[in-house]
Amino acid sequence: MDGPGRVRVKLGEEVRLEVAADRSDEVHVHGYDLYADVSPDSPAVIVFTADVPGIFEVELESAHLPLVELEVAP
Ligand SMILES: [Cu+2]
Repeated sequence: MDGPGRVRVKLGEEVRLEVAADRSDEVHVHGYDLYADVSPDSPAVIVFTADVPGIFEVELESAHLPLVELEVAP
């Protein structure tokens, strides 16, 4: 299986992540340490300002499933 894709965002930009899943879990944005619940009926939506530079994994937490890597750079 391929690793997660990488999404580049500009430092200071507002980011909106929307994740749909076929099971109930939590979406975790590492580094920023943000969590949102997800279930088959209800996607996770996380909105935040990308004000910390770096590469951060977004993970389906209980499943330990990497979803995407967020690269935040100027
Ligand atoms: Cu995590």
